[in-house]
Amino acid sequence: MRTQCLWREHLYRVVLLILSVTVSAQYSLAAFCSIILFLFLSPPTEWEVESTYKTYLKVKAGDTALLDCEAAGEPKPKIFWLLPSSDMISSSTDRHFLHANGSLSVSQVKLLDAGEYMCVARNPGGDDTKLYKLDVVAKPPVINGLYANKTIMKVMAVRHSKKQIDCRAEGTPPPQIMWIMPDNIFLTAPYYGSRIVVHKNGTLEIRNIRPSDTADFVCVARNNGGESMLVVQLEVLEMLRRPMFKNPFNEKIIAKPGKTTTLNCSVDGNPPPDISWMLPNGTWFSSGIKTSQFLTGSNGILTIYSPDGDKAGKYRCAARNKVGYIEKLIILEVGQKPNILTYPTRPVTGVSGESLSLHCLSDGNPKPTIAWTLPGGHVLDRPQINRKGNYVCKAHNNAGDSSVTVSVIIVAYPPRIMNSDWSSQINL
Ligand SMILES: *[C@@H]1O[C@H](CO)[C@@H](O)[C@H](O)[C@H]1NC(C)=O
Ligand SMILES: *[C@@H]1O[C@H](CO)[C@@H](O)[C@H](O)[C@H]1NC(C)=O
Ligand SMILES: *[C@@H]1O[C@H](CO)[C@@H](O)[C@H](O)[C@H]1NC(C)=O
Ligand SMILES: *[C@@H]1O[C@H](CO)[C@@H](O)[C@H](O)[C@H]1NC(C)=O
Ligand SMILES: CC(=O)N[C@H]1CO[C@H](CO)[C@@H](O)[C@@H]1O
Repeated sequence: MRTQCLWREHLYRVVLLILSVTVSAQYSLAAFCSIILFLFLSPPTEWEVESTYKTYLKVKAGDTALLDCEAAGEPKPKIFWLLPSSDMISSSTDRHFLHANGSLSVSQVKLLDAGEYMCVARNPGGDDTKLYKLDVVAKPPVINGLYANKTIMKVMAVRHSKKQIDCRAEGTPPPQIMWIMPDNIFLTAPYYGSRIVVHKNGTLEIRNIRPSDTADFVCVARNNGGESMLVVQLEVLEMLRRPMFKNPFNEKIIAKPGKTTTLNCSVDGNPPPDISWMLPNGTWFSSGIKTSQFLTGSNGILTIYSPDGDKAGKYRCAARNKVGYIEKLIILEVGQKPNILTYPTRPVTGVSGESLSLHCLSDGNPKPTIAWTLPGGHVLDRPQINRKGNYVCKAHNNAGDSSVTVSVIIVAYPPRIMNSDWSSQINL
């Protein structure tokens, strides 16, 4: 099958060639013989490209260039490549890969790889060639894998600490890295100073950070593809401290109805923490919000205007800075004026010389204190009766007072016969 096909192909060529030779009218036996020879040892030919034309190819540095070279011929031609350096590639090397189909891949293309590449297809019948012109364009630098052109970044550092600021620049050819100090001094990597170092990898290191380092530091990465710039706005902080409530415990506050009340969530921390509040209905308020009912101050104080039963509930305050987050709970109850529930509603009769207790029970929030005013105006804080008159029970808390008046009548001691008993008296 295979030989048959080949034979057919050759036959077809013979016919074509005979036709063209006949037409050219320069027919000779010698020519005919050489044609026949040519046919049976046909040199490699490429499909489309005339070998005198160059194919242009433009590749970005660092990418892979693929140069195709397909050839047919009998016997099957061997393919090799000539590089711009005049080196010959007839089998794969570490950066030059010769594919089975004759194509050449050049990986990690460098600017030096630019130039003319020649593919040579050779069999005993002869050579055919194909020429490429490879252009390599530089890749402009990219800083930290993200920033191209000019990027501004804020960075914080703690006083007395050591700070490293990365400026890893990628690009081909490898970019040159330079840091511009706030005083306009240019430091090219690597640079080793006593307090400031620019590492080979572009990282700027500042030791023993001072408040005066609060300034702009600029990293410039440059190659012949272009340049990129990273502007670092360094801010020097005092020691970082996590947020801490001045009073770390959850609290319960009882507000006087209608009287402006504050919830105190004052907090320490560096940088100063942001404080936000969650109202009992679940809404979060950040600092500096003022409504007709609430004010959230920047100092961690929540002011509640005219508290009533609707404002009672759980308030949560949260404090956050870059090193921590804390929360605490403040339960707000709205106070209730005392209400005296149990007291004698009718005048009370006491027996002279015996003790008598008067009860006065009150509710209210917070729990009220009870005091009795005696008929002479003297105030007692525990009930003790020794005279008739009007006794006033007063219940008091910071939401208000309530009072009731109880009349006491004292009767004389009843007569009693000594050494006798009631039943015998009756029997008499
Ligand atoms: C040759 O082989 C390589 C690798 O398999 C492939 O990428 C390339 O496209 C091939 N070339 C042609 C012309 O088929
Ligand atoms: C750069 O090199 C320095 C010193 O070797 C090292 O401390 C730093 O982590 C390196 N930075 C990066 C981004 O690799
Ligand atoms: C809040 O509480 C802290 C500590 O408990 C106290 O120092 C501060 O004065 C209070 N602030 C107000 C406005 O009451
Ligand atoms: C919760 O209460 C606040 C203050 O009264 C109000 O602004 C907010 O809309 C309320 N949110 C909801 C979900 O009711
Ligand atoms: C590296 C990079 O992206 N450089 C670009 C900076 O901006 C100019 C135009 O403003 C572009 O031409 C560069 O390619």
